[in-house]
Amino acid sequence: MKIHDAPGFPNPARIRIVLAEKGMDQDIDFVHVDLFAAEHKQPAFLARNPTGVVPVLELDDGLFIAESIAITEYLDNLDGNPILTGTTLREKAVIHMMQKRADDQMIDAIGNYFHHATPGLGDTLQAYKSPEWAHRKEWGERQLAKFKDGMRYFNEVLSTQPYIAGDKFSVADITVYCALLHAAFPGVTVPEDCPALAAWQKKIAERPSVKNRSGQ
Ligand SMILES: N[C@@H](CCC(=O)N[C@@H](CS)C(=O)NCC(=O)O)C(=O)O
Repeated sequence: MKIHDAPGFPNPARIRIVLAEKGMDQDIDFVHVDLFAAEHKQPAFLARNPTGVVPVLELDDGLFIAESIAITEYLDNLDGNPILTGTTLREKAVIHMMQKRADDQMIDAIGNYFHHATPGLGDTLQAYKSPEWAHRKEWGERQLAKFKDGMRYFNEVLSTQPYIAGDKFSVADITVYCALLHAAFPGVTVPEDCPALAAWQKKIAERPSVKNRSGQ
């Protein structure tokens, strides 16, 4: 198997943490996609993932799987011992629900803010920053407000339970943690009125899978 990704970027970090949690980081080859050279917007990469983003998992039979949650589900279930996506119906449903909120309110929201309302990866790389797309800036600003609401929501959640989806660490924790990594790109940090989120962030940062993940 191969992972096409870019070290140091937040969505690729989700998968690197998953691989470390699963003890699978030695079983996989990493293929570096040069985002600053817009390699992910070229036909060769778009043939693997038409949405032009990393990470992408390539299976040995040539199938390409994009979207961090889909890659996580595949890797987590590969050894028949899922530890991040739940085992019982109830666990799976709650993790799925929190994961969806983490994608929508956190990592997608801050990503949209970064790419549409700040210089992002730079004008030459992002054709959508052309004048016709100028109206996107206002939408991008609203995504920052959504992200801030998301931080307050997850702060409330973490005031009553140790992890995002309950008592156990799960993929939803990885997504929220990586969203906070993403927020650091445009200089957004956890506000003082979110102490439970800040304490959780410190705790997650100490996990070996997060601390020692490859390429970070
Ligand atoms: N929904 C995708 C998001 C992937 C994503 O946005 N990746 C970023 C890197 S953190 C990317 O490739 N950005 C390049 C761009 O938007 O041009 C996932 O869950 O994997």
